[in-house]
Amino acid sequence: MAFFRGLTAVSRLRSRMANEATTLGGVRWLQMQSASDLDLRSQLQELIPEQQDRLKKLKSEHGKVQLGNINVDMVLGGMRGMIGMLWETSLLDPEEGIRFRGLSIPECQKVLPTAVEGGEPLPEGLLWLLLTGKVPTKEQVNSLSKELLARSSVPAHVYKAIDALPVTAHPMTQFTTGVMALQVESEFQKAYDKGLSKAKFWEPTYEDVLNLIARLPPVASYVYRRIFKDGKSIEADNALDYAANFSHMLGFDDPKMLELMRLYITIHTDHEGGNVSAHTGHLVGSALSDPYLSFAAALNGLAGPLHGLANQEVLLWIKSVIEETGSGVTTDQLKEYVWKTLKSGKVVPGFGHGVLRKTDPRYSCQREFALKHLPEDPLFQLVSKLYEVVPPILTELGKVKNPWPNVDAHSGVLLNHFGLSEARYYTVLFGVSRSMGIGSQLIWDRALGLPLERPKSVTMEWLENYCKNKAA
Ligand code: NMX
Ligand code: MLT
Repeated sequence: MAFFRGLTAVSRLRSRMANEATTLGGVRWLQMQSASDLDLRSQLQELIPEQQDRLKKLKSEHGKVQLGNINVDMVLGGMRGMIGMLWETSLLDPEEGIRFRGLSIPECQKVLPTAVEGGEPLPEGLLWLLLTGKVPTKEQVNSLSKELLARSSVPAHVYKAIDALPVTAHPMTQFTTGVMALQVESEFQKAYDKGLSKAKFWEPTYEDVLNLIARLPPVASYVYRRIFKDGKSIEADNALDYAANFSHMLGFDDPKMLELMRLYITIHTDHEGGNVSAHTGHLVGSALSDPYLSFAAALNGLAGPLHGLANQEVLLWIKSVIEETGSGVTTDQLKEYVWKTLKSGKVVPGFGHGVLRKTDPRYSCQREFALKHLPEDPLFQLVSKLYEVVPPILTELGKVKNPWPNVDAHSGVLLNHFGLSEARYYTVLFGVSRSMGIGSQLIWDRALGLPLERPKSVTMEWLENYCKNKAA
């Protein structure tokens, strides 16, 4: 049953989309009715039995329907294209890009509540959407901001654990150490040890996920200030929303940077379930490891250069171009540098994708942000030039399935523009954002009672024999 909000600035789009609820993944529009509407947990409580029934029906009515054939290439090729898991919060289309609970990025930018009139979405709104499938009101988002703030206090031992590492340790190592130290407070682990019934697993998972999301900005900003700002931490500003407060604690208060951080977190939250970090979080969680353990594992996947670390690699690569050619790099010099990178056996960071076959809409919306707020920035202009130069070269290589830029090709130059120039830190920002998608799905994993993940592996000998027998 769909409820309609009263007529607001975005009401035309909202009502059009509400009418198209089935084509847009069943996103619902919620009318503010009572104080409990402001409570995310009670919203979930209502939704869970409905979704449990839906899953039961899917299993009993369609459990034996075939979803395609697995071939040897897929087994040897990193399971590309193999449908292998349930992930409710978002879905990725190779041509169109990501939809969060049925909504594309431009649609989210239109309908999710903002801090600034006509500005970027508040990530708390996207978290609400990911968890419930419903577009929240501004009041609901404000209430969630306050709830996250109330949950954000970090025990002293977490900072001590980080301090035990050399300051030269990679920011992702320091950040993940902080997450592991937060695990000491896991409500799920405590409840499980006491003997919790399966039907209630989602409840302490919810507590852990909300606490984790709330505590990541203070931990992440501590890491940043420890490494790059002589350890001088900045107190939270309780009047600010999640993203703005994070930016403030990092040391960046320019209103445009606050808007960038809102957009940045929103678009990095989730990218369906098969990417390395999301899949890892889901896999580890399936063993009933608590959300801290699951998310720390996910972060270790994110820290790889073919995944989240690519945002660091992009800015370092761009800076190396300028170092070698000077600031007024020509198109020919750029082409030469791209070829030099490829010939040295390296990838061009920020280009290509395991699923996408077009320009990543997360790249496009960052480009729009740059065109609006920093069109003259020389690094942005270089990124624009790369958009023209790199895809034809990757196409010419003949083996790259997607020559177009992904999310990481753009984020660094935006952050750099506002003074956050330390590229080695960038993946931590990705990690903070990704907690919202991975955490939301972990709650649903437990609510739906999803089982231990345990696919079958085989040896080369097994494959050879199987293929021989098949051919005979
Ligand atoms: N530069 C050079 N070679 C590339 C690139 C690239 N940007 N992208 C793909 N290739 C190569 C790839 O290494 C492979 O070569 P080989 O057969 O010699 O092993 C070949 O093209 C086919 O790869 P694809 O099937 O097109 O891509 P795949 O799905 O295997 O990998 C990525 C996807 C994202 C790992 C790959 O495109 C890549 O390495 N890109 C650069 C790193 C990057 O930007 N990663 C960030 C992804 C987004 N994120 O945030 O996680
Ligand atoms: C992501 O956001 O996780 C990346 O684009 C990688 C992916 O989707 O495989």
